[in-house]
Amino acid sequence: MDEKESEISQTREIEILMVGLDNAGKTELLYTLKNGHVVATIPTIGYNVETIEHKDVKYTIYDIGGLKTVRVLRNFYVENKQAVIYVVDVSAGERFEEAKKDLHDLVEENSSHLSNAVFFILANKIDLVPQFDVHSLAEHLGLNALRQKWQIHASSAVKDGEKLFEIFDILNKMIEDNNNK
Ligand SMILES: Nc1nc2c(ncn2[C@@H]2O[C@H](COP(=O)(O)OP(=O)(O)O)[C@@H](O)[C@H]2O)c(=O)[nH]1
Ligand SMILES: [Mg+2]
Repeated sequence: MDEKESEISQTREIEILMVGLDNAGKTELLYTLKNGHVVATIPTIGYNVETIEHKDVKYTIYDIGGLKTVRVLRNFYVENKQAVIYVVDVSAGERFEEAKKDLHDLVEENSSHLSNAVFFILANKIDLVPQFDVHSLAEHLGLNALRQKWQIHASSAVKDGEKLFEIFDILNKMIEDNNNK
């Protein structure tokens, strides 16, 4: 950290919306980050919310259920979110098309609220398909059509453990760059 950064250093708060189809691994990711260990998960009804502190940044993460019947709920939670983490199960290739539609529906239905949010795509369950190419997922999801900034990273909610925090460093940098643009 250089001098200028340390002068302005203070706890920042970032609100993040975490979404994705059911079974993508959202809840598992949230609780791995929160507890550092894996817990049994059940399909989320409604939402889970957790606050995680990491390197002077307080992240409040809303994990919105991916079940079709509650997906509409998430449109109520998009306000004030600086980032959207969109989680995809890379072992479920037969659902990439559904995920693409879901992601683009979210963006279109909330275009005004999300116009300045960054999109962070997690190619999750990479432990199940280690050879998986995340760039191909970017294509399947049509990420180049997004007007917002986006990045895609591989993750494993069950194997990464502490390593998941590196993802937050990248996300944090992305949000800062976006705010300073
Ligand atoms: N192998 C593997 N399994 C995972 C991973 N993430 C989640 N799962 C499993 O996938 C299932 C669905 O996860 P869950 O977090 O409930 O999905 P959600 O519906 O998106 O909240 C659970 O059985 C998890 O244990 C991962 O990275 N690797
Ligand atoms: Mg869940």
